[in-house]
Amino acid sequence: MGYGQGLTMFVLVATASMLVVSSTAKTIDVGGSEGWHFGFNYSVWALSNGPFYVNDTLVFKYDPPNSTTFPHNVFLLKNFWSYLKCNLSGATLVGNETVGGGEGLKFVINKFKPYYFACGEKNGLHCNEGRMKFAFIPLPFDRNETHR
Ligand SMILES: [Cu+2]
Repeated sequence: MGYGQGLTMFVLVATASMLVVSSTAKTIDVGGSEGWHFGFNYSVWALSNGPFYVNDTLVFKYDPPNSTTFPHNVFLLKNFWSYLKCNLSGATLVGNETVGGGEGLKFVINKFKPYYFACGEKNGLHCNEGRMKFAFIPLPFDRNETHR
């Protein structure tokens, strides 16, 4: 096989494997039917509903604030220490208080790196007392691939 053919083959295989990855990615409701609310243990949920994969989509569902519902939001915390302490400094806002209604807030896991999600309400109280936090490292290969 000449260099040109080899390159063509490489491009075809690379394209095909990208298609496979996107076809088996899952959309996952965070907390299942519980949605995103105070007092549900999301770290236990993440352990029993993982592993998650690169290209999966997480959906956070929470009602916009009203007379019976506390506001929530979604942050990515800076590192593992921030995660342990529910420390919001340096955190990145993923979704504010109003975007979790209806179809919910969608977040595509697009990198092979640790993710530290938390609700940032009341300066970490929802994260600490309300257990609104979970962390994971997504697996970087396709869900249906076999590895040995
Ligand atoms: Cu909250």
